[in-house]
Amino acid sequence: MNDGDGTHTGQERRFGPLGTALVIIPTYNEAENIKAIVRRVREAVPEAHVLVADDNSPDGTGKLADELAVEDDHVQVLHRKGKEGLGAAYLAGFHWGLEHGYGVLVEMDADGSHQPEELPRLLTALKGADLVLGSRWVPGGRVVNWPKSREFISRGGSLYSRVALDLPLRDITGGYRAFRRETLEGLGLDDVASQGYCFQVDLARRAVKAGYHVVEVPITFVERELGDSKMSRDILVEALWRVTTWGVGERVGRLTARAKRAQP
Ligand SMILES: Nc1nc2c(ncn2[C@@H]2O[C@H](COP(=O)(O)OP(=O)(O)OP(=O)(O)O)[C@@H](O)[C@H]2O)c(=O)[nH]1
Ligand SMILES: [Mg+2]
Repeated sequence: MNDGDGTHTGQERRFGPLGTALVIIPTYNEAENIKAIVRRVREAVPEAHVLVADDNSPDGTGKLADELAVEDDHVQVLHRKGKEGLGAAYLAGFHWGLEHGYGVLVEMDADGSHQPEELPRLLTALKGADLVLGSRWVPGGRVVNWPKSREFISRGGSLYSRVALDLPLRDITGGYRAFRRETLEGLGLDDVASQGYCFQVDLARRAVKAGYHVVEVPITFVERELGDSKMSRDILVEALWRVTTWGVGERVGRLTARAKRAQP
């Protein structure tokens, strides 16, 4: 049983062996980053496979990824029609990975913010968990090259989600994660909110509410040096709005259930 703060009470659960990992890297205009990030993943965890999920990037990222796939049978490319957002690219990547029998599905940005050299630690933690979150905001976690304003917004977003959704997690918007396949299968991916940060919050929230054992592992998040950010103010505002709606919905649901129980 999960007692809500990431530790177990009562009978210890046994976790099955981890199967082969698929590292899913969503890309939109990451031509300057794609080759380096794939090489780093292949060096850090040679047995893992990589799936680049490209939304027909105008800068030719998909073509560069194809070149990598020709050279290396551990690299695959999922070409998508056009820009549909990071969540939609991940969902397509998850489905592809589940269909192809992978045991672990990893989320990783293309811009180097999520360091492949830290992936072995996430995978080690996953041996005793259902879902591992790379976390900037647990002891030992940090960010490099972020202005204070950006850190304030990110920390604030996680804190707000933690309180509004009653989640025992510190970094709820982060996107460096490792899932067991069974966890993804159990979350019900069909109606996950797929926009920007909402996607990460929704997956974390579903995992905790479903009673999965979610563990946060400290990471050093390095701000991108090359290429442009795709996150916008709209995506941030939408996330705040959604989190608020989910939080209110959950509270109303709990109150209604309590009122029903109290009726004679
Ligand atoms: N396939 C696909 N990938 C996307 C899309 N939007 C963003 N990405 C990728 O998702 C990852 C995260 O996007 P970023 O722009 O780095 O977002 P961020 O890390 O919040 O912003 P920065 O800190 O400014 O880098 C990167 O690998 C992007 O290329 C999209 O619409 N489709
Ligand atoms: Mg980034």
